[in-house]
Amino acid sequence: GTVAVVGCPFSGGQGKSGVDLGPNALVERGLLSQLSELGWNVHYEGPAEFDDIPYINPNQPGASNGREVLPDPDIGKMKKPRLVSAVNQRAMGIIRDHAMEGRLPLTLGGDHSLAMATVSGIKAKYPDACVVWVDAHADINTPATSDSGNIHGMPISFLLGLPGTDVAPFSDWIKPCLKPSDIVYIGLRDLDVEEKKILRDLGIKCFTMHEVDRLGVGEVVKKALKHVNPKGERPVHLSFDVDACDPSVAGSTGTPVRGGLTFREAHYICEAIAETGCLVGLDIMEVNPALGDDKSVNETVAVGCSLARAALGETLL
Ligand code: DIR
Ligand code: MN
Ligand code: MN
Ligand code: MN
Repeated sequence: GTVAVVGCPFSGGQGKSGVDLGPNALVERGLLSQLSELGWNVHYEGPAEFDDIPYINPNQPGASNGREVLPDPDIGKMKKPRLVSAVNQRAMGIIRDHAMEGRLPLTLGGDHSLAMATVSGIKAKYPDACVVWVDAHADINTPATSDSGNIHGMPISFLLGLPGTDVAPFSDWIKPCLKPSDIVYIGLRDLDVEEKKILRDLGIKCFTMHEVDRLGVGEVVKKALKHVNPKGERPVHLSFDVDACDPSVAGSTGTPVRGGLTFREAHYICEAIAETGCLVGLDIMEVNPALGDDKSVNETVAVGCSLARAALGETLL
């Protein structure tokens, strides 16, 4: 098959600069040739271009050089809402078009607000797709429940169409395309109080680190897939936030949380999803090469590449 690697150098969904450098770091590490060696036909057109979007991203120095810039004041608690919406709208079109052409979009973040784009794009081609979300965080705050105002903590609420998400400019293009039963979480361990309430009220299936400890990762993935894809007939989108991994495994990320997935647990999840043969879309998100020491950056970038390879069929034997 053909994998379309979509680099999304974008940091505006959260407050730390450097996550926009993630896509190039992964590509420069050799991701494209690694995927070719796995037998994929690799389609890559260079990183997506967001620089002409007329809102200031204060995290991208020089981004406003020589062009007209429009103000982007908070909407409610949401920070940089017009920028985040415009970037995601453009990324969604790119990802949707690759999926429509029969390519498997591999989106390299960039911050996890980009899942607004990836899930919307995948659902446009595969209306029955389900989502496996691997993350320390649930990213299900609404604009009303968010404490931080960072939109990377909100993509799921927009995809579900939760109260308060029907707001311009997002409502101009995001269609609520997920039901609570279409998504399953693995790796959670840092939830806001309001997020816990949303997850319980909606009955969303969650395998937190507590369940990984109790059941082991093998049983967790089996149960998770049984929940969203009981007959193995649904297309699967895997959205992997590298902060799901323990900081000792992937420390160069904006919001590391102790007590995460080991190196093998993280790869096992990807390998098991690859084995289903149902994968139609993949995200590797929140690699931030500007955080941590050289060793941490090197290991985090390498893990981003190896998780992508595992999800795309690399086996140990
Ligand atoms: C927090 C942190 N729940 C928020 N979310 C993070 O800002 O809404 N997501 N770090 O990746
Ligand atoms: Mn996330
Ligand atoms: Mn996270
Ligand atoms: Mn956090």
